[in-house]
Amino acid sequence: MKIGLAGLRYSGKTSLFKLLTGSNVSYEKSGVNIGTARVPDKRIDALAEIYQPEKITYAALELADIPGIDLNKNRSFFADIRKVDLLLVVLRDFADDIHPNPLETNDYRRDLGIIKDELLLQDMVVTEKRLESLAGQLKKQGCKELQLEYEVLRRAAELLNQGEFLAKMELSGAEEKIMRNHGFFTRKALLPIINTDEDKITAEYDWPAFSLQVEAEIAALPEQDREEYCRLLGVSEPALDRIVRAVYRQAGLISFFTVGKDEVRAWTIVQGTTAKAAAGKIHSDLEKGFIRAEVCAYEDFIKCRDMSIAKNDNKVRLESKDYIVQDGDMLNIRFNV
Ligand SMILES: Nc1nc2c(ncn2[C@@H]2O[C@H](COP(=O)(O)OP(=O)(O)OP(=O)(O)O)[C@@H](O)[C@H]2O)c(=O)[nH]1
Ligand SMILES: [Mg+2]
Repeated sequence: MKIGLAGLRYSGKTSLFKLLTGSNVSYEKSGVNIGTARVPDKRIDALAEIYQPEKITYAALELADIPGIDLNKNRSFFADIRKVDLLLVVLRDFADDIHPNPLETNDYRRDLGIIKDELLLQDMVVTEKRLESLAGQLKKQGCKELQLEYEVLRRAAELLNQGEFLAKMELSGAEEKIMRNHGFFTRKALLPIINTDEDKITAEYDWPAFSLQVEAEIAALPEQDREEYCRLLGVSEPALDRIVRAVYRQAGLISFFTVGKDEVRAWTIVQGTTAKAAAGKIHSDLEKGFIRAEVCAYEDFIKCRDMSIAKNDNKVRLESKDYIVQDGDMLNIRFNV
């Protein structure tokens, strides 16, 4: 699962990328920056406090910082976007005369509209081209698969012509596969966020808002001072923590935990993953030799803060390979190789 930071020029994508990944890339680099962002999780903090492990591992998101969309049609922008699964669209509502909004004034709804239109247009071009070539092929020979592709793309073209995103389409398994092969932009999840001025961080916006300057100030503080500073600003936590968790959720990702003296760790899985497949995330041997998963929900565990007490209280279940792992499950895999 790859998350792309996209938007118009000078909306603050690279600044945001640097903050989220802690990397020190150049603002002026023309290509894509790749890095990982830690997913903050108070539950991991609490588990680490209990187990005092040698190592603490948070969940992570893979980020790609994509150069700003060029209104004079920079094609590479779209090639880069093709590779990501979710678009975090950074919209700008801050003033900066040195790096002005490429459209001169700030209007984040307008900017989002422009970006959406560009994505839609690209999908239209792909659809029309493919439909044309399919029509030619189908004239020569009828083939069930090509016929299905033709029909599903016809439906897609109709939606796009009405200005609708393809994410709206309901598809059968076979249709979904066809659509996935085309890597359509408007089927990707899209989450707008707004980079605003310091004095507007508590303003009402349609989407999550943050101020890069404020976030940078918070990040520069020692860990123990951050909460107090947030309180002074009138916010409950750094906006970036909230945003990263929102991205994680929107991408359909959840975390399960493993705990011990050596490591307290969050593992990332997509919603709907079975216990056996989750075990495979930890190690392929655990998946191959899977017997049972001992499962305790974090909320149950944290009430007693001790696994043997949780066991005595019947809060630890034995689940089989088809159990669907839930967010916050603490797992211990029984296996045999
Ligand atoms: N005043 C102010 N300046 C900001 C803020 N966010 C970013 N900037 C400045 O705006 C300039 C552009 O920011 P970048 O992070 O490079 O923007 P970008 O979206 O990566 O731009 P492109 O890659 O060119 O599309 C930088 O000089 C930043 O310091 C902000 O919240 N407030
Ligand atoms: Mg940039």
